[in-house]
Amino acid sequence: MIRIAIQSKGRLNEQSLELLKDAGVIVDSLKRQFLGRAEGFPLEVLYLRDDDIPEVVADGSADIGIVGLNEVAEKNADVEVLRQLGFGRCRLSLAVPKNAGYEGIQWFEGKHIATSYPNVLNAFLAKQGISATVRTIMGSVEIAPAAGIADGIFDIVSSGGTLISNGLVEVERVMESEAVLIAGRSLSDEKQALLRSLLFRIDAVSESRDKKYILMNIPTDKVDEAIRILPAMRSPTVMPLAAKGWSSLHSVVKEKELWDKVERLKALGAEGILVLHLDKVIE
Ligand code: PRT
Ligand code: ZN
Repeated sequence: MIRIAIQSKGRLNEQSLELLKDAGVIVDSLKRQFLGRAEGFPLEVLYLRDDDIPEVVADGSADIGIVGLNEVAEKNADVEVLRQLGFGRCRLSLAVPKNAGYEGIQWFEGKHIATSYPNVLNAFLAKQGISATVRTIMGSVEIAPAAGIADGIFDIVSSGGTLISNGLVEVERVMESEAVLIAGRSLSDEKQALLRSLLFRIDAVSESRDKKYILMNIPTDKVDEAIRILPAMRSPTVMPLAAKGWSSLHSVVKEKELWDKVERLKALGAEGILVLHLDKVIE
């Protein structure tokens, strides 16, 4: 049995459960308690506040966890970051009132900065040689300058909308973050074997998430050129069509390259192009 800590509610909860589900580990979220048992894998789920996850994994109360890299950095917990999971993307940034006349990091010298991430901020300021007073506030950090509590803030930014609606501008991006899978450093052999098998499944899900399956009909004399546009895992599948001089070509393509490749394939004479969702990719 292996125990995973995930956020009980909040921004990472749904996607953490979805990742487990796609990996064949079903957790009944309706029956969610403090500690739940999964179906399809010998795994227990511990539902916690995200702030508590790094330490609980570091002290062995849970074996692994899913949490924002920002929390791992702030807690400075002794855990191993095993995988970046591609959701919960955000950054930790310094922001100041838009009329503050900001010209560079020196602006913060002698100033007061409000944040929920004092450790990450202090480490950054020390590295930059800036001495400022860090005020730790949990929640609603963005109102601190208008409330006269601080000159600037250091907080999570995603779309930037919250900063704008509070009359603030982002001036320094300090750290990029996303949800990560973390593990304790002293797992038993049995737990390590379960972790390897869970990672195998998670990797298959992650591999499929940014890829699409593509198939098309193409003149047979253009197949070689098409294969140069579409290198597949080993090599694309090519099958003759009943219509003479035509072939069917199947491959896998990265989603972000999809439209560019489709245009080039169409220019080669490809027709009937189908793009399909991939559920798992096991290389
Ligand atoms: O109750 P618990 O302690 O578990 O939850 P929480 O309230 O501390 O965290 P939660 O659920 O808000 O966020 C969990 C994790 O999601 C964070 O630790 C980040 O790793 C990640 N994440 C991704 C974000 C955001 N995006 C985000 N936009 N966390 C918070 N925000 C907030 C931010 O604090 C700010 O108030 O959203 C606002 C900014 O968003 P934009 O889009 O306006 O820039
Ligand atoms: Zn929290």
